[in-house]
Amino acid sequence: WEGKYLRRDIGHRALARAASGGALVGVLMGSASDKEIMAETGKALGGLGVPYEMRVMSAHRTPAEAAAYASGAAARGLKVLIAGAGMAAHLAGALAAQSNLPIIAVPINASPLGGLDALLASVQMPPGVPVATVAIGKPGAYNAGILAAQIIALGDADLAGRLALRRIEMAEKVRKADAELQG
Ligand code: RP5
Repeated sequence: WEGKYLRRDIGHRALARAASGGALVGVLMGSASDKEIMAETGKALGGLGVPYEMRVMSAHRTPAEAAAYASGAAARGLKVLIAGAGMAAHLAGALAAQSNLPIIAVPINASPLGGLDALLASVQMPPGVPVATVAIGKPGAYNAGILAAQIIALGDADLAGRLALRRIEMAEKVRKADAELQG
């Protein structure tokens, strides 16, 4: 795959898929106030050419819409759902209650408790209804996108190649920083 999956090709593939309405990842957030953090998920997915859709939906304020979205997600072709929420963060759990798709929770630091509240609410799911929980805030939101791509790459060799390329680029950056430090 090396040399074949050039960065400039990724955008075209994503655009083509998006144009045909083929989002593979549903990215949800509990409030518009979560948008800045959840944009990191979009960056990760977009950078890898994974088509996604973004919605604002709340486990507490629009529970019927969240349940309907989750129960219809697989039939619409979505493969992974990502839910960012703060405070008593129940969005990911509410989606997991309605769908067998892999669900990733992003705990958002939206309260005086600094996101620890959302982390615990997300991670402490009862047996039988799993939610994969990433780190609090922007780093977690970015990783949620990468993790979703890794799940989808199990059945997509092109995407697996792009993920492998990303690892090489990350390693190159570290080596370059090390070389600069050594002078
Ligand atoms: C959660 O409550 C949202 O996910 C958000 O992080 C937090 C605060 O929501 P807003 O009051 O800003 O709408 O449900």
